[in-house]
Amino acid sequence: MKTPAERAAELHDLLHEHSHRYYVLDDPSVSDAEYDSLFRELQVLESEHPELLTPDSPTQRVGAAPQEGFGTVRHAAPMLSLANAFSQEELGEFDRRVRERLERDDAPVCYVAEPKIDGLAISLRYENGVFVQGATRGDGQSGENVTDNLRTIDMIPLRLRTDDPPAVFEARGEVFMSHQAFRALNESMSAAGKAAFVNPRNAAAGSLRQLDSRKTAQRRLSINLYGLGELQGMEIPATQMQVLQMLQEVGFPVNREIRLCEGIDACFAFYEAILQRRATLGYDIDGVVFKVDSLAEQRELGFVSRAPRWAIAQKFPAEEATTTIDSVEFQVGRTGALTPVARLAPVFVGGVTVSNATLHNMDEIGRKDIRIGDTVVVRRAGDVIPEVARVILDKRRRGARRIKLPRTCPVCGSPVINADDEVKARCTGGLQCAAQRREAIKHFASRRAMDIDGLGDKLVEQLADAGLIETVADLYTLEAAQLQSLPRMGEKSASNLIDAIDASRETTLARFIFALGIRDIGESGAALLAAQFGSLDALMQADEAELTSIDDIGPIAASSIRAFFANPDNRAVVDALLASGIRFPTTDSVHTVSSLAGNTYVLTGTLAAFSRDEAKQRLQRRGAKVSGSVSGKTTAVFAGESPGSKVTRAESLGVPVLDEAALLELIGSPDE
Ligand code: D41
Repeated sequence: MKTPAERAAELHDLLHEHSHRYYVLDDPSVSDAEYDSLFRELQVLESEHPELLTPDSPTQRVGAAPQEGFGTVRHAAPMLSLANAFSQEELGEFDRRVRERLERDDAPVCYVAEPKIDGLAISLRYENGVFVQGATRGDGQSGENVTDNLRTIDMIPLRLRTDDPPAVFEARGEVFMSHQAFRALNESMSAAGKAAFVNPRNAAAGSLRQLDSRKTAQRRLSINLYGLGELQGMEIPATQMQVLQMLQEVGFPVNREIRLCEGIDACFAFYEAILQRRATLGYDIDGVVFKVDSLAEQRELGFVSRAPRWAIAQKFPAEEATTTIDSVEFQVGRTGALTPVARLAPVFVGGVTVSNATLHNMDEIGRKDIRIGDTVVVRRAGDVIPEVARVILDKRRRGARRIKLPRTCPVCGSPVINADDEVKARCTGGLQCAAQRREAIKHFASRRAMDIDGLGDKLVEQLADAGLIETVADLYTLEAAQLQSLPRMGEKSASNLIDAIDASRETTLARFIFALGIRDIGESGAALLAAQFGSLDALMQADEAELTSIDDIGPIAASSIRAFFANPDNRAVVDALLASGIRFPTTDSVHTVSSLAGNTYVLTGTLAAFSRDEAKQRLQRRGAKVSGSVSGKTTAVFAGESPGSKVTRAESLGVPVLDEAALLELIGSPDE
């Protein structure tokens, strides 16, 4: 029989281990119910034997009683600041200075590239392996004592995972809030009638500075560690990569995107690559920090004022900027949907000058209370279309005008309808509307549709402006001589375009159906229809019952298909296309493109050949469904490198777990 002290120690170990696996490794080893039962057992034990309750007990994450204010903590080792580089040239100069001081001549320096997490810098202090104090960075010399609040963050170990803890161990890192946690928090804030946080950084700051740590415990904060502070009773590693490795070994979460870059060109490449993936990371980063890997070289380089000469932050272009709305126009899309677009006083944001921003739809305008003449914050994140994020109400002038939905289409004058069950109003003109025709042509020519090489959106606009094409069918009667009348169109490019159009005549049924631009029919819907009906005739003759009998074709899509083919203008275009020689020679296409219909896959971990998004698209193009979570209906899980808990879940459900090679068998390698 164990003594209460022995059982408490055992429960500590079990609960620490489980929460490390759950929060840090994302790889749970027990069910929530088992965890809860161990947790309650410890709570009971501690209430019966108060002397067993220690600050590093797993029960102490729930928050403590409110404080009057935060005390001040002097950092044993100062928390340095970071110099910024705003361009590739400045980063190049940083590297030149480093090499000069290290007398490296042309030999490349090894740098560690770390995403610069947009949160709050903090320091965690462990004495004899136990978490005793946590503080904000403050001015770098001293910060606020936020120990109670930090203790509620599940990712922070309350005890170091080592048998031989050093006397003093300080870890430095960044507290932040994931996009997911931020959205959930703001939903519950607005449900409670409270003002939402503007961005995840503010939400993290607000949560960490709560005087009532029980409130902090309700917020899902995350943390990544990247450095060391004071260290006593243990050797300092030789490189930054080893520092990160050690942090991970003693139980801290370390960012998984961090890479070693040999030489400055590898640093440029890292920056570009992470900038591209910025929106898919699930948390905000505002740049990349580059650090000289060797700690001996770091010491040799030293500091200027309070910034190390061995590190630099290359900042991303700001994603938000303030400007004014001059006017609002309504753009008509391929299916007639009206999108309100704000014309702005030009402003530099996200690395480019922006003069238009989408307002999405009338509901959104109402929600954000946007008016013409308003001063607004525009946001351009990655490749997404710039949008008006919010109005600065303090700056609203008296003349600001409300935005009204037009009753008729601004392009063709047809009536605009605004169905109750749809967010967007629509022009009813169909192919009678020049805007709808143009958008239909752009879609038709696009890569995933007919894939007409060289026929991009701009050229479609030019061809339409010149009166050379009205509908997609006109593409196939174009002649090289006509094209040469266009600006910047020489003999060679004209004949290339004609060749590309010619080549598109031979296509697959799935691509053709997708290219028609039927409302509610995307790429995978088109693939399903092609597989099911095998010919365009069969599809055109199908009634709603036949259409809805297909898995994944619902009543809305079915009625859109019927409406499309019932429209005489559309029928005329389809007939003209077929008459101009469009053919679907490969039944093979129907076969491979839809061969995965009815299957549901889950992707996890990092793939070598593809991004997860690309792999997903390829699976969908073949008719498969790709889901974010594993269930009994999952056909298989494809696991890349360092997969998460999805693999465990798949195994427990008896769902097959396959590797990347098996995935490539299904979807081909990237160049196929
Ligand atoms: O991710 C970050 N925000 C981050 C911040 C990082 N990955 N590394 C950092 N490294 C340092 C030095 C090189 C000075 C140790 C930092 C910061 N500093 C930093 N954060 C706030 C001020 C300085």
